[in-house]
Amino acid sequence: MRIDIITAVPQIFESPLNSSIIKRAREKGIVEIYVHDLHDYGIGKYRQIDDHPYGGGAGMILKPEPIFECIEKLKSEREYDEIIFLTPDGELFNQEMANEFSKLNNIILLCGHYKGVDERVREALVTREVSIGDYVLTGGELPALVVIDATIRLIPGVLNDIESAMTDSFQSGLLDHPHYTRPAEYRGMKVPEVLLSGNHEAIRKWRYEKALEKTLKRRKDLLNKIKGDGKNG
Ligand code: 6GU
Repeated sequence: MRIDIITAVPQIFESPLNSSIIKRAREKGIVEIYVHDLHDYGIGKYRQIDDHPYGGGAGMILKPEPIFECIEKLKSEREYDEIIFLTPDGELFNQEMANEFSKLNNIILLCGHYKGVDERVREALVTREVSIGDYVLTGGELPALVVIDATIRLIPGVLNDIESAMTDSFQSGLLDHPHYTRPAEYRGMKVPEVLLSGNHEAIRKWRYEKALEKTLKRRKDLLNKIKGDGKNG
């Protein structure tokens, strides 16, 4: 998979894309990620990328020309499955969308910044608009990283077997059950007996019940969507 990110703030991506599992996926060659600085396509001596809104009002709007030029250059080099604009008024991102994106070959993630982007970019270039939740962030950069992380970890070969098994249980639609590691007792707090029992059927049942209990308490809305019989969780 190849991901091209277009942003006015490329620095934001440096550490997240060069750490941990995303770094490993890039090193393995499973995913290629390129960050493009909108200022490289800016207009005039000052490489202008934004301007005041027609009709007045506060905030700056990303100009169309730099974005059109950047995206047209990329499109001339390869075909893209989706050109995704990160914006708080987009479609809500979820696990299902991450699954879908993980199967694509080439995508562009366009990060909005300041007040927004000239509407002609959305009309002519963008194929999909995505939000990561009902709150407003200063730009689309953190959302782009959220989409990248959630998507990449679903591509075969990115997670090792142990990490993958954990993914399966979350994909069942329930919240995760509690986890413990050694020591069996810490400052008087004991690990539940059943987990030390070696009884795999009892452990499976306990985990499923705890997951169900937590989902019921915190996210009743998720229970309507459950497939499966709890065998994974
Ligand atoms: Cl994609 N962008 C911004 N600026 N804020 C958001 C968002 C996106 N998703 C939730 N809040």
